Formats: sequence, C-alpha cells, structure tokens
Amino acid sequence: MRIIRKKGWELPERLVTDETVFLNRRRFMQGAGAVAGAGLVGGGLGAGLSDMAMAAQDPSAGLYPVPRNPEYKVSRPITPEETATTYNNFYEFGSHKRISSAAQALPIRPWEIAIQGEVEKPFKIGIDELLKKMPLEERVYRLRCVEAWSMVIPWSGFPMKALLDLAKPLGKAKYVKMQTFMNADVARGQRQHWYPWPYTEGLTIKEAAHDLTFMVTGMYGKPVPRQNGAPLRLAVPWKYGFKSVKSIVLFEFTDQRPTTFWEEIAPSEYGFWANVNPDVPHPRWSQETEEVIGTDKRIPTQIYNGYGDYVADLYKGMEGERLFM
Ligand SMILES: Nc1nc2c(c(=O)[nH]1)N[C@H]1C(S)=C(S)[C@@H](COP(=O)(O)O)O[C@H]1N2
Ligand SMILES: [Mo]
Repeated sequence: MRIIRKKGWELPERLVTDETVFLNRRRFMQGAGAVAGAGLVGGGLGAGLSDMAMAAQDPSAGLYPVPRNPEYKVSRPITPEETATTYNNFYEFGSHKRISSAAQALPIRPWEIAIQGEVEKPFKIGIDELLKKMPLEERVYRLRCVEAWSMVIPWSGFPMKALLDLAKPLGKAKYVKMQTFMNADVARGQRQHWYPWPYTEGLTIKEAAHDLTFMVTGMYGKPVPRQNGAPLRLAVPWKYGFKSVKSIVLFEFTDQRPTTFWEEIAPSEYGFWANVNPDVPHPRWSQETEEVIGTDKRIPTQIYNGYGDYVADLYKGMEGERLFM
C-alpha cells in the first residue's frame, strides 16, 4: 500500500554532514526526536540471546561453511566478524550504527519471497526451499558505504543470475526492484512515517545478471545475522553500500526504473546508479578516501570499488547518466 508522505522537509545541504545527521536533523525538525530516539535504543525480543543461541535456531545453519570462490580476490584483510556484525546500517532498526541487538527481534522464519511483475509466472518461495535450489559459495567482497567507510566481508550465497534463471523474467523486463520486509512492530524505525518504507532498491537486468552480483544468505561461514540482512540480502560490491538491500521479501521485474529509498529521500545525493568513484564527491563530502572500519586507517577509494575490470563495460555509452551518485 502506498502512503502519502510529506515532501516539505528537505533541508539545505549545508546544514548536515552525513546520512545519519541528515535524517536526525529532519526528525528533529518534525519535533519527534525524543520519542523516536527513545524507541530505537535498546534491544528487541531476542536481545538477550547470544550469537551462538541465535545461530543455532537458524534452520540453515547446517549449510555452512560453503566453498570459497577463488575468482574474486581482495588484497586487504578481512574485517573482524565482531566489527562487521556490530557496526551496521539498517534504518529499519535505527538511524545509527548500533542496531545489532534491536535487529534480533526480527522473525526470519517463515520467510516468503515473492517473485512478480514481468515474469513467465509469478510465484512465492520460502527461504529454505530457495536455499535448496541455489548453488551456495563464499565470496570475499569489499563493501564501500557512501559515508566513506569500508569493510571486507566473506559473504556466502549465490549469484543473482541463478535467481533470474528461476524467476524467468520476460524480455520486456528491464529492471528488477527489490524490497525489504515491513514489520513496524519489531522494526521500530518503520514507525517513522517520514521515511519512504519499505526500503526499496533496484538494478537493471543486465546488472542483476552480472556474475559479481551476489545474493547473500550467510557470512563468516554461518547464516547471515539479522543485523546484516537475514535471511536474504544483496551484495553489489562495485556500488555504494546502500544498493545492497537487506532482508528482501520481493523481487519485482519491470520495464520502469524503480525509485529507490535513498533516491526518494534525497535525489541530489543518492541516485539509482551509485557506482563508487573517488573523483565524484558526494555533495557534502569527498569520496577520495575511506575509513577502514576496525582500524584507524584511511585508504584511497578505487573506481568501481576495485571491480572496474569486471563491470566498467556495463556502462559503456551511458556517459550522460549520473553513474557515480
Ligand atoms: N533494508 C535496508 N537495507 C540496507 C540498509 C538499510 O538501512 N535498510 N542500509 C544500507 C547501507 S547504507 C549499507 S552501507 C549496508 C550496510 O550493510 P552491513 O550493515 O551489513 O555492513 O546495508 C544497506 N542495506
Ligand atoms: Mo551505506
């Protein structure tokens, strides 16, 4: 269902410094800062359970670890698991990085995924049935957030191409739109009605079919934890992290380019393409370097986040597009 949203809140860019401040400021302007803040701090239902206990409850735990695909090498050290699972962006659970305990409240079984739109035959499939059909492997990928920080993560999952083969999009499908769950009872960020929930992302079919485009179901040799997007998320490592939508329930094939969550919030700052480029600054900060989370280092950012050899061809002849925002 579409909700009607106020559009009058956009702020001059000079007032703010990053995604989080941008949104906190907006919340403040709405006069809801105190209430929303209080609602987002602290744990959800499962917050008292240890990681081990949560993992043991996951029916897919026995599938991991899976063999690593040696094709995709990253020269940097892997980010410590503790860091990658406790420093997160997942606005459904709060507009700050420490959402991992709040996210434990998300029920991840049963979990149905809908495939619809321009496909041979729309269908729904449960995550465990999908896992049985998909060829699981591990890939070590860089993750570069638009906020100028990065990690290196060993994901487990399957190429999105395998999902396309199952979905059978029709020739007229040019894009695939992906959406996160809606469950404001546990994802309290979703009570903040000024965000355009549910979180929506999209890729062209060509991007989705690219071998680098990966559907994540695990990380560090275990099922992917809730805070990182259980039970199914995207990893498109040559694009800014916000493209890598978490906890997906819908794939819709369409001939229309979808409007994405961040694009709807701030179209001049977060676009559809969002390919990493050190030479194209965000309107409010430079993208030349990135903070390596878990260290005190900053390193130079690479074009397409280091994956240019694989993906630059996807954008040949598209010089008129805002490819790097
Ligand atoms: N549904 C949803 N997906 C999301 C986000 C979000 O807020 N909600 N944040 C994005 C952003 S900005 C980043 S950088 C990555 C962070 O993934 P991680 O927490 O696993 O490192 O998730 C992306 N996917
Ligand atoms: Mo991000």
